[in-house]
Amino acid sequence: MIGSSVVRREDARLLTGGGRFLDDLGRDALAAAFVRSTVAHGRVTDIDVTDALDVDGLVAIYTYEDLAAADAEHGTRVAEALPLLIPHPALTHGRTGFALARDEVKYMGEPVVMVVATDRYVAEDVAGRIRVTYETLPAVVGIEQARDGAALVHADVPGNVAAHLVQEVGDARAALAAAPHVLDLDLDVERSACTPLEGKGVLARWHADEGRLQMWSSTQTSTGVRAAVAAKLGLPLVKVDCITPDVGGGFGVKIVHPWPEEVLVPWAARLLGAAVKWTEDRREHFVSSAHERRQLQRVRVGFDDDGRLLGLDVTLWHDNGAYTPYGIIVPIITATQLLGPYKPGAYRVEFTSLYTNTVIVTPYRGAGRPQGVYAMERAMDAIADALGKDRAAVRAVNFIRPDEFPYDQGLTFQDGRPLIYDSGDYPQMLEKIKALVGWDDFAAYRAQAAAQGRRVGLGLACYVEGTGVGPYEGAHVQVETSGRVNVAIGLTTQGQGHETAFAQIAADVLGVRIEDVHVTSGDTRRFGYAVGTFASRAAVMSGNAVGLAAGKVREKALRIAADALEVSTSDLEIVDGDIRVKGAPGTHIPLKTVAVLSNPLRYAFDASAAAATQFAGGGSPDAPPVAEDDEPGLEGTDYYSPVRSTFASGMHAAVVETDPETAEITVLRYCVVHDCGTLVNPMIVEGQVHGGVAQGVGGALYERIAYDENGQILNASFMDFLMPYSTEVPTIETDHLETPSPLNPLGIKGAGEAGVIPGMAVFAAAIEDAEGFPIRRMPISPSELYDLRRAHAAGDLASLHHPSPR
Ligand code: MCN
Repeated sequence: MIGSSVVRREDARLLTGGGRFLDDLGRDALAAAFVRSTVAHGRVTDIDVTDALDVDGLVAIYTYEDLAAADAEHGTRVAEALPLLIPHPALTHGRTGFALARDEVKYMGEPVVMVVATDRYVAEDVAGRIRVTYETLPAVVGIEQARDGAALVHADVPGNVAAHLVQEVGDARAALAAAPHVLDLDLDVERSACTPLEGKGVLARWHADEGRLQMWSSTQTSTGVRAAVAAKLGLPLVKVDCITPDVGGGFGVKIVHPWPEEVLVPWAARLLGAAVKWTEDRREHFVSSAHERRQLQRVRVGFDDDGRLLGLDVTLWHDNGAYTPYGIIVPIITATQLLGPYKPGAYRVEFTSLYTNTVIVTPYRGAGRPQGVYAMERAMDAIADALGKDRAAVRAVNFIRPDEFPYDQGLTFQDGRPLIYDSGDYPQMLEKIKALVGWDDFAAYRAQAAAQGRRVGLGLACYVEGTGVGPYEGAHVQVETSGRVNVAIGLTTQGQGHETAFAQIAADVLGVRIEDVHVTSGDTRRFGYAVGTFASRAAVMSGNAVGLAAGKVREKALRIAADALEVSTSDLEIVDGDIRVKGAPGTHIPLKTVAVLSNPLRYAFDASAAAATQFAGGGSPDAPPVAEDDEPGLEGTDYYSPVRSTFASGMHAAVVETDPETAEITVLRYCVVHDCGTLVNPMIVEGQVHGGVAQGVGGALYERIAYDENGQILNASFMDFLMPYSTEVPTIETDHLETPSPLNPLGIKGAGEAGVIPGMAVFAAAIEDAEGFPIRRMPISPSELYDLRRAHAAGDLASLHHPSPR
């Protein structure tokens, strides 16, 4: 099973309307809606609800004062600031917001008032009648204004600096001073957003008779939400269940927890003794969920005549928005993952993470890597161009060689552990991508196209991606007496095909048919200890945990079967759920019968299984029916906890055509070579890569969040925030390389984010190749390319490094 392209088992259900997403649940529930800040920075001076009170169907209106009053009365903690999930010593000025704004709002979209009503229409009507008055404060919008420091987002954070971090390996500045060639590059990236098709959503029911809260959330971490809500509401953990139904995409934004609504909806449900639901609408998602990508990046690189890196000095300014609930993970990832498959010589990286009066920034698929890869790969192209060398050849001289693994980059990675690459084969990968895209024949193709008046260009980008970040994941595997195998994992699923991939692993290890395996994820009633789905970690972490737990169950099954058949365990094999004596398939016992035998009560409401009691023997009358070191049932739990992350890699190449008149950019070809170690399901991996590439196309050519100088989002809808449709996503040609990870039993590396990572770098390179002048900021639109052409033609080099917008 492992390694085969099993068709995704969840798809029939999802594609025929059988999915159950958050808004499909709780049709009987009361509905919540929010009044959100209309200003980017201001003091709340008045909240007037007079006009709202006589709306039929209104149930409750809550402001921050109500939270504080309820805390005092019920011992809850909902009025306290939201948690800072990932602290870091360099995050000297971490700040988080409140579930409802306390006295100041710090971005447009921040929740100020919560309304509960009989349905969403009424709730929205009520919200529309509530008048919030603000004393407007100066809004800090964009990195330049934040750096300037004249206006402050948080009055007690000087210079708007949340964090400042330097990492250095060797003496980069000395290496640069001594280098024969040095280039300085400004490589900036604008703000974008995940925009999953399903926004966030929460449903909560309070069961007063049991004192139990049951909640459903469209989250990437049900265990994290459960722990946060239990703490905020002062409930014992065992009295809170958090269930993740089908999720229509997360892409990072749903890993933050708790979102204000995840606290407020359960809190109101308990207070009102009713079911309450909130489903985010599209505009709310744009103005109050998370964004990412915005960074100013200055790269100084020194190299020799062959293009070999001697020193690299990178300075980053990161826009972290109004609060830092998720710490400084994004710039840390850029700073460390920027190095890709290369040995940088000496390396120094410094970043400053800045507050602005904009939506918070948390990881979006790729999480800081697209920016880092963009910086590094553009530097590689610039080196090749400066030396008049082949862009692929310059990369090759800088690769870490296959015999150099494990390779220690000397830095500290996002998990606080050393950045040590476990395995890979970058030279072979480069050969594969060159063959796939026809690298060596491209000059002829370009000449042919030019003869027809067409402009075509070829881009290449390489990356290395730390995946499978710890600390742990677990799994529970159970064989029922019917032969059904239940697998439960703690992390959640947003469309990655976990139901299929983990069934493949369990089926393989246990020796059962995949049809008999049923996977449940993200339900704290079934598995309580888990971290969450992010950092392309599920296959590595849960995959190995499923393998280990299934291995435990297999061991126990063999032990019981060996006893029953009076043979040694080493004589046995499990084939299609049947335990057989090797070489004597007539002597066998079905796994489901072993499940019956595993429980001294021998319950089996199934005729064939009941017959199995004949194998059981009576056991000694002097021994307890369950031995001291045994447990009833054919089941097992195990955890996988790696020493450090495993490093996947990939190389993408794109061929683009730019229209000589309109500057429209068309993607002619897109090629991917990808290495995620052992492939559990190659078709799922390809699907993951395709989805990522689609987001890479969007990030490079279409998507950006635009703010005006007052901190108003100008494009909070899909009319104006352009996502690529299938018409803009090219056919993707894929090839794989498998260098198994030596760090985990199955040799797996992650794949979920890979496709998006080199997008900006590869398109910038290809457009630059077609046009013949540098592309320094992404994304790029046809009108910007048009302006750049004119500037280039006029010899206006300053405009080529066009000033960054907000
Ligand atoms: N896989 C495999 N063999 C490997 C590696 C992975 O068969 N060597 C399979 C896995 O079994 C899993 C899928 O590929 O079914 C992705 O695995 P993995 O790389 O472990 O990523 P996660 O499952 O942890 O998913 C998280 C990752 C991230 S971080 C984002 S963001 C993202 C992504 O996955 N968001 C997604 N892919 C997404 N896909 C969908 N449809 N929706 C999202 O929100």
